[in-house]
Amino acid sequence: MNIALVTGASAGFGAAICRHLAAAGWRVIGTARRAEKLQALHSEIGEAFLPLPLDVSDKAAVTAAVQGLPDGWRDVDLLVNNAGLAVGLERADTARIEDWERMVATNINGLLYVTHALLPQMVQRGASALIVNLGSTAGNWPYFGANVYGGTKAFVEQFSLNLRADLAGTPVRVTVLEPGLCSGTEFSNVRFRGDDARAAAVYEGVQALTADDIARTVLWLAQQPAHVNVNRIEMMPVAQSFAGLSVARKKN
Ligand code: NDP
Ligand code: 8X3
Repeated sequence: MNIALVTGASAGFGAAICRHLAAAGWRVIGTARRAEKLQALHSEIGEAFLPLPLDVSDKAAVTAAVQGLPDGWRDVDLLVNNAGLAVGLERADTARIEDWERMVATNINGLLYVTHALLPQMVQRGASALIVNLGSTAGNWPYFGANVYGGTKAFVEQFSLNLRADLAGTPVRVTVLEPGLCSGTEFSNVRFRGDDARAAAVYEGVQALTADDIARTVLWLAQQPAHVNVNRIEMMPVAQSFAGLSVARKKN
């Protein structure tokens, strides 16, 4: 395996994954909407990095981008579906429908468009290949305000497992990677719509996971022998654990 396509490469996990893969000898196609951030990564990594500006929620753009990959970059054998976001942390009855739509459009539709565009050639080549989908602990553990975000990540988990079921008998492997609290990315700044102080408070006094922790895990997955499929990985910082079930009591 030697060509990777990483979505959401302009920040956070995606940029770290590109750096780690390139350092390990991969040629990496990095996609995201902010072309200037991808260009900066290109200046840093060099010719092993191909910037591919793209909105994953735009089906036609995804198809065109994949079909238009330059010679020498078409045989993608590692796809990292990382682009995604949470918007808002409101209780469901006060949440904005536009935020829900945006999360579904990016975390579900975007992941599907990219997978659907690349999967046929991955299967037809008949060589070892790997898809890593970024889920989240939010897909496994409900918490206040995660309503649709957690729902999209539960979709990512089940879709990943079903994809692998479809691909049985082919050398294409699928892993869903489900991190918990992770700082140093733009995730909470996006969730809180640019309220950076509120975003920073999420990680105050906590040694959270880092984007490098996630990138090392992706690289490890890519380095497994071709006969090994890791179905799912859930990872948390040691500082994070499980909440108890909540009980709403009547007031006397
Ligand atoms: P960041 O906000 O730092 O990065 C998100 C990336 O996704 C950016 O590169 C952004 O690029 C890209 N992106 C967002 N929307 C689109 C779109 N429509 N089309 C193309 N690219 C898009 O977040 P993280 O690195 O923290 O998160 C990465 C993934 O990991 C997400 O799927 C997230 O849900 C998941 N995750 C994050 C955790 C955390 O605590 N940070 C924990 C568990 C999972 P641009 O804006 O340039 O398009
Ligand atoms: C990101 C982790 O706990 O903010 O998926 O949902 S969390």
